[in-house]
Amino acid sequence: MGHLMLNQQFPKNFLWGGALAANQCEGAALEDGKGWSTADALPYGVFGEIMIPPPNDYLKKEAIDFYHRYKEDVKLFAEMGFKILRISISWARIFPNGDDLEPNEHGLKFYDDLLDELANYDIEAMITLSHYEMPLHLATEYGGWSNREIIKHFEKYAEVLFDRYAKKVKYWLTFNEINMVLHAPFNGAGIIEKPENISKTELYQAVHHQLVASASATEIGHRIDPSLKIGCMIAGGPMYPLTPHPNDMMEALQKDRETFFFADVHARGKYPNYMVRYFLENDIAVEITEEDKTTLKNTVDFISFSYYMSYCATADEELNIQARGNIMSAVKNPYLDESEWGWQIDPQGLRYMLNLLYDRYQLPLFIVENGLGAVDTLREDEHGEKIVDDQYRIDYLREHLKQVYEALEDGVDLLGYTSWGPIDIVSNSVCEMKKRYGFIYVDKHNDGSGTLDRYKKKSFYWYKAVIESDGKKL
Ligand code: BGP
Repeated sequence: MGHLMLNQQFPKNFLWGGALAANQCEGAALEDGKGWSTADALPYGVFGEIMIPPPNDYLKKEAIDFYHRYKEDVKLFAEMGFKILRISISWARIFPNGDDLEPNEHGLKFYDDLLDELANYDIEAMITLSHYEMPLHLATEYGGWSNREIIKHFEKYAEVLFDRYAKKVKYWLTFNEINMVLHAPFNGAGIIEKPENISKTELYQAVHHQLVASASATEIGHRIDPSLKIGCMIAGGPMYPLTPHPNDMMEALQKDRETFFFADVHARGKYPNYMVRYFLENDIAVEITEEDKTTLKNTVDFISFSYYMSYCATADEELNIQARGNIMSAVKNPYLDESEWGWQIDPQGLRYMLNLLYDRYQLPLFIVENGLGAVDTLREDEHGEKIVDDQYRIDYLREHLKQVYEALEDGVDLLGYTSWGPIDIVSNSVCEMKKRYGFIYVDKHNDGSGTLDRYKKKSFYWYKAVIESDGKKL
């Protein structure tokens, strides 16, 4: 397979694995007492229509039926040698309305069983408390994260999970890609109004409530077990200036700060001054209490991020040709190729991002998403065996892992790497099955048809060899 041999290897205790989100894989949308979640109300993707109540039929309703088939899937992850699986918990399975008095035991039971199954294979779990969803009731009745009340419901939810799983799970994340709230307020914060009708004050108030809730959850987790490792999670593409013109440099710095602001608060426990200035200059009046400031001092143990692409910035309106991204788009970089969905591919950007984050915070890092969304074809080989030849995915991942290795050599403290969607799942941005990331193919299609059978792709064997050789055989 043309394995590239590196002189060195990744650390022995490096946490190799994959990452999933409840609403994109589980299905069982209303089973065992689960309530509607905001993810169900976005049946056609992040920028599709918000549908309340959700329609009768949509892809995520069944998704890949991980809820019933997780044993088969965990077995396949174990076969690849996973050390860790990042999952998220569906808040609406635990508190169907979000403001219920007692948690739903049936919902918890599913995660008890899933975590036990992982433990059977010595696979660690990493839990994301909120991966782009919250109980829909909290959005419709309270206005989502714009409302301060949500903090206490989230604290209660977090406490239930930390209490129950602290002994089983060491790595925790609070909000998935928390910085994307600025670009997709319903997806990230359950704010139903149209983005153009949401004032900057309301948006940043919601952001602030999430930041406080994140710090508060960190405090709760550490109180229950000080040895837990609790991190934040940001969508982490670095911003390059389109030209060396000082205006472009400044533009790139400001745009980068839309990401770093979130990590700064999580890592340093307070708002950075550039944000205070931004609020003042834009008449943004966010209510930040003294108690909030104290809560924010509960900083994270590590910083995690997703990496799919780098971005470009220019101050020149005329040069502003946009490249698509999953949630955020930016100026097109003329030096980069792009995926079938227009996401610009930049392996070196990953090394760059790792160094930026490590230089800035000197905290351990974790790459919790990376991968290529592509159209895969299941076909029969000459022996009648069903195969998917996804060499393009192997190439993408190899180039990125080579850069991860470079960053390790640079001295970056990196805990692990969980590739996105190790098994095909419903995409978040476009809610399609056609856009696949997996090492495992799932027979399920955009129109909802398919047997849901699982098949190992070529990349399955490649990733297995990578993990087995501690990253030596790329
Ligand atoms: C990130 C999300 C994931 C995931 C991934 C790939 O933004 O955290 O939930 O879906 O992007 O995006 P997509 O599924 O839209 O291709």
